[in-house]
This record gives sequence, C-alpha cells and structure tokens, in this order.
Amino acid sequence: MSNEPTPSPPRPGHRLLRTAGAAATGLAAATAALGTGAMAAYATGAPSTPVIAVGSAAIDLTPTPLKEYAVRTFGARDKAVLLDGIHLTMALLAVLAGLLAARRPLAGAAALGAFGGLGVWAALSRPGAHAADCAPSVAAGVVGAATLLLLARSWRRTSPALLGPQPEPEQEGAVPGPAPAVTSRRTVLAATAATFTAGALAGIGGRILTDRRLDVTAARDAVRLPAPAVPPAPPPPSVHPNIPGLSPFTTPNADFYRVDTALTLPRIDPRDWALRIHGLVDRPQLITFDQLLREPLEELDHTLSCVSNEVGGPYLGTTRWLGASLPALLRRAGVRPGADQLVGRSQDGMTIGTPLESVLDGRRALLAVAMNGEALPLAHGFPCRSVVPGFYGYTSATKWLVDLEVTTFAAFDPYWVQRGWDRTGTVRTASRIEVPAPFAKVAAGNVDIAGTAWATHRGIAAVEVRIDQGHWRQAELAFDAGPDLWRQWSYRWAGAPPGAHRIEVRATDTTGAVQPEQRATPFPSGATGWHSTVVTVT
Ligand SMILES: Nc1nc2c(c(=O)[nH]1)N[C@H]1C(S)=C(S)[C@@H](COP(=O)(O)O)O[C@H]1N2
Ligand SMILES: [Mo]
Repeated sequence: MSNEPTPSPPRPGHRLLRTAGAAATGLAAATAALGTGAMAAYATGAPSTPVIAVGSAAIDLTPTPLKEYAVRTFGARDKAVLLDGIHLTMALLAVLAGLLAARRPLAGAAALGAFGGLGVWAALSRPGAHAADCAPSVAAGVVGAATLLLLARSWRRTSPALLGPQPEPEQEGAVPGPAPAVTSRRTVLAATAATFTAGALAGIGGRILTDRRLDVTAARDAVRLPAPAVPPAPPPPSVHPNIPGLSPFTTPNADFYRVDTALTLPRIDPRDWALRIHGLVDRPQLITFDQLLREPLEELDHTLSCVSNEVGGPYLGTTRWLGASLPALLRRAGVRPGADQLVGRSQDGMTIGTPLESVLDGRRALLAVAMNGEALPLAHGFPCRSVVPGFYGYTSATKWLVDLEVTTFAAFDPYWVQRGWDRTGTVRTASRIEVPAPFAKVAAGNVDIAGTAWATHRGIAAVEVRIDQGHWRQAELAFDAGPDLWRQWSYRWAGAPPGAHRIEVRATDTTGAVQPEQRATPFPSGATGWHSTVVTVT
C-alpha cells in the first residue's frame, strides 16, 4: 500500500520520475533478455549469444575502410571496443523501448522483441550455423518483451493520472481505499531493480558457465608434442644486434600480434578435431589430430605478417612453428590438374585462399600445431593452423583450420577477397626503425639506430638509412637466418649533431627490388612507403 500522497495534478518532479522509471523498465527488461540469452547459449555455444552473434555479423558487414580504421585506431582492442559499442547502443535502444512502453506497453514490448529478431537473424547468418543457434535470441526476445510488458504495466499502475480520475484521499498518508489498481511506486521500483540484477547475474553466470563448459585449456595442456623429424639448430645469437630497445629476434607467444574476426575464441577439443582435404583431389582425406601428430613433423622459423600493418606498424612476429608438411599431405590427396587455389576454412567460418602453385613449389608450408615449442595458443589457432611463407596471414595462415579445399580462383572468392583485398597477398618488402623510438631525445655523439626488415620468402639483401634526406648509407645486417625470416639491422650514426632530425629506412630484397618510397595504404595489397622517425639530439 502506498504511503505517498497521490498527486493531482501531477507535478513536474513526478513527470521526471515517471520518465526515469520508464527508462529503467527498458534497461531492466533488456538486461533480463541478455541474461536469458547468455544462459541459453550454455547449450548452443558462445557464438550464439545474442550480442556475440550481432557483433560477429557486424564485423562481417563492416565496410573495409571502417574496419581498417578500427584496426588502426584500436589495434588489438578493436573487439572490446565493438562489444562496448553494441552494449551502449542496446542500452540506448532499451531506454527508448522503455519510454515507448510507458505510453504503449505492447509497442514497447514489440520493439524489444524485434531486437531478439535481429539476434536470430545474426545467429543464423553465421557460417555453419545450426537452427538451434537462434534459440538464445528467441529466448532473449520473448523474455525481454514479456518483462517490459509486465514492468511497464506495473509502472502505469503507480501513476493514477495514467489510469483516469481517482478519488482524492482525505489526508496525506491515508489509505487510497477505492483505488486498488494503484501499485506502490516503491514495489515497482524494487521489481525493476530486481529484474535488472537478476538479468545481470544471469548474463555473468551464463558466460562463466559457457566458458567452463567449452574450456579446452586442459586438452591443450595434455597435447604431447612429438619431436621434429630433423630439428633445426636454433637461430644463432648473431641474428640479433644487441641494441637496447630492439625487439627480440623470436617473438614470445604472449607478445605475438593477433588479428582475426573472432569475437569469441573458437574452442576446439583436439579429440573432436579432424581436417578434411577435398575438392579437386583424387583421394579426399580426413585426418584426426592424433594422425596429424604421427606425420613426420617439421620445424619452420618464419615471420608472419598482416596485410593491415601500416608502414612501421606492429602486426608481425617471428616464431618457430612445428607442424606437418602441407605439400606432402596435398600430394597424398592427389591434386588434380586445373586447380590453382587452396582454400582453408576455419571452425568459425573464415575462408582463406592461397595460390596452390606456391604451396607446392617447394617452400616449407605447414599445418602447424605448435609455436615456440608450445601447442598453439587458443588465440593463434589451436589445435591447427596453416602457415605458408611468403604470404600475408589473410591469404595463408588459417587459424582453427578444419577444412582444406583444392579449388580454383575462378570458382571461389575467400572472405577478404570478397571484401576487395588482393587475392594473392604476397608480402611486400618492408623495413621499420625501432631504435631510437619516435620523438626520442638522444645524446649527441654516436647514436645507435636499429630495426627490422622483411620480405618474407624472398629475403633481405640490404638495408639503407638516411638522415635529413642526406645520402643513403648501408646499415649493418645481422646474420641471415633464412629468407622466411625478418632480418634485423643496425647503423651507428657517428657525430649526431644537436637538433631535430628525421631518420629514414628502406630495404632491398634478394630479387634486387628496392622498397618504393611511394606511400600506399594497406588496402588492398599491403602498405608501401619508407618508415621514418623524428628524434631530437640534445
Ligand atoms: N580463422 C581465422 N584465421 C585467420 C584470421 C581470421 O580472422 N580467422 N585472420 C588472418 C589474418 S588477417 C592474419 S594477419 C593472421 C594472424 O595470425 P595471428 O593472429 O596468429 O597473428 O591470421 C589469419 N588467420
Ligand atoms: Mo592480417
């Protein structure tokens, strides 16, 4: 029963309260909806969670320039930013649905239900989606709509003005006897808050439970990596000029860049994993993880890089892969004449196409199972990914690989090619100054300049440095560990005079091609241009 005076006519304060209440019903109902969706995803898998499904669809629909902008601006945080954006948008729309519901409860509920419909569409549009994947969004939509309807109607009952003329109580605090329809505002507020809290807890709980159910870290820890058939010597120390600030020659797994479209990491138990090799082959293959580990395994030291890397950017790393020979497996399958593209498919539906001729030309392409002596980290493709030296990741390095199709370029455009990127994806010759850091202040005299250069699979023949547009000078190249690896370099700038200076670098690959000065954006086939750094000598 209400202890509050029932106002007549409503005062402005009450108007505000009613608006806030209406907004709160929308937020509470949406939270309950998302909580329900997260709980339901326990059964159908993390990618079918409504927000994840909508986010994944958004990633696939994002126009290339916007995607480039996101990678450039947010880097590895791009996914967190996207999810925050979706949550914020949802909150805003939920508030609007709540306000609408205050006037027209059914219409508000229908609006919230429509978001559920968006989730259904998104979940079903995922590659390899099953009908069941729409269940979390259906549940979310139904719960969201019903909750909003109930809450909005309750809120209306707290406001006699909305229910038509009511008899005046005799005095303040008197029991409003003849108006049983009027619910206490406090009761409805409590119900709204409880709905919100329950929804939030269900959301968090659903996520924790789903993560636990899908956890494959134990399975990953249990992987026993066989030794490679011919273990190569580790790169000698001379591959790395000993200059403070220069990146290590081998990138630790934890520091290895990550670029992919996966909002939730695919979690694959190796016991459930099998790789299908099919298409234009004489003998299609199905290989289990155990069978793959029984193949003669090879180690490959290799620098993987991303086409989205800006000049001087961070999206590359060097690692020692362990894996089975991809060309050997393709030969076993018997590649038919006429095939020119090898398409890798991941468990999450990514498609990546590599020129088949290059895979079979003698380069050391692998189906990799390990990185730096460890089973592949989940973020880098556990349990298996492809690696083909000479190509950017988007045309060669399918993570969470489950399917290899021998086909033609004419027959199929992979994911990034559909979005306008170059279908070949050969790594361009590039170089980067790492020391001194941009805008560093260094002491006059001898200044050490150092960095990395790469032209994966062709190899680096020379690196030159120039200062303030002077003559190009040869940098000193560290030991050449092979064409599939970056090459570190250094240059001692003797007698650096005080003032601001611009340092530039350019590399030459082993075909004799000099890195072009002309700037090009990463889209559609990799950035070009010389990297430069401005330093102040004091
Ligand atoms: N399944 C899947 N594999 C993928 C991608 C992806 O989005 N999904 N991105 C590719 C791109 S663009 C790059 S550069 C490399 C990056 O590999 P890394 O994240 O292990 O560094 O993975 C490639 N393989
Ligand atoms: Mo990439």
